[in-house]
Amino acid sequence: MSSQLESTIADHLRLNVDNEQLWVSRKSFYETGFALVSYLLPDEVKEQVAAEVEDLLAAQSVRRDLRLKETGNSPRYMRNVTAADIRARDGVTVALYRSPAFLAGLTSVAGEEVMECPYEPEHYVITHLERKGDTHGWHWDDYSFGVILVVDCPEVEMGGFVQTVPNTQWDKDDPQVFKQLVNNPIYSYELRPGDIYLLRTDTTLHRVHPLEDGAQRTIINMAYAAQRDLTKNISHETMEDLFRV
Ligand SMILES: O=C(O)CCC(=O)C(=O)O
Ligand SMILES: [Fe+2]
Repeated sequence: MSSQLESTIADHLRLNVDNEQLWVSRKSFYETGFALVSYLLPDEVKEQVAAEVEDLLAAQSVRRDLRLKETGNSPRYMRNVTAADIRARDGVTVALYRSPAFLAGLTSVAGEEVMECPYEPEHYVITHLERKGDTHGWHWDDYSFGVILVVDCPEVEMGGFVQTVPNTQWDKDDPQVFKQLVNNPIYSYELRPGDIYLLRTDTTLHRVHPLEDGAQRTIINMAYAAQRDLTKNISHETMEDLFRV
């Protein structure tokens, strides 16, 4: 599976992605911490990942309804599949996460090396929003990069769009989320199924706007580290709170 996936992605990048596209994404990433990079993967790979995500959600997802104090008590109303359950499947997601060709594509957008995260529970997580009011509330993540593949997403009038506040710092003891919202511009992004975005997740406050009644939204998030993360002392409270049983 993984060597065939590798050549599919490498061929796609060589044949279908040009420097101009990468440069537009890199500029956006530098300016706003957000870059749409849907073109980095061919449709056949996105479809394989989407099928695996739907399968895992049906088989072993867990509903959460909580607020996290490290992010100013922002809500997590969602259904998840953990990294451990995704890893146990040992399918296309696991192979994609460590694909050298995919990492090279992400690195050219980020402008610095995008590396596997040293903390396995953060490698990947599936998040499904399924009810009115479901949201992945305002937060930062522990590592520098998040790569989010949108499997399912409603029309923007039904909620489920992404909002970001770039260039913000996470003080886990005193996050002051509302102050950061009031003092900075908030960007909002409409997404479609099949979209992929790269986010500078450690310095971009972000959330998914709550869903309206009848809407559903499914994503898989893959977290990656920068060189700077490997020397930083990172604690993992929000991840541990989220998956405490
Ligand atoms: O659902 C999204 O688009 C963002 C996901 C996210 O921020 C996360 O999983 O940490
Ligand atoms: Fe996040």
